[in-house]
Amino acid sequence: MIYLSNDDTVIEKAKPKLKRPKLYKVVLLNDDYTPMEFVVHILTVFFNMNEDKATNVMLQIHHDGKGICGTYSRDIAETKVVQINNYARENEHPLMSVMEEL
Ligand code: TYC
Repeated sequence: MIYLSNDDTVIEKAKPKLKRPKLYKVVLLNDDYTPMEFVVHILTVFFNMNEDKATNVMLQIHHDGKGICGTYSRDIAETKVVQINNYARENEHPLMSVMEEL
């Protein structure tokens, strides 16, 4: 916005520069082969869920095809996705996680 002050000085107001950082969902995808116990294990290790919560989320993903495990800044979400996908591959399971903008 450009305006004149009392002494006729031209003033241009700077736009506020701080934007809230975007958040990203880490989503786990269902598949037919990854054992349920392994998915529960992933949810407890990478998302700090207790056994009960992890079991409920795993079953929800099993029934709905995918499920949100947590929301994070871009860097943290990217790291979780890479770590989970590598860990699943090391254990020879096809389990996949992806990130989606909130
Ligand atoms: N559908 C798998 C099974 O029946 C279990 C599973 C749940 C796999 C969630 C992936 O993200 C997943 N063994």
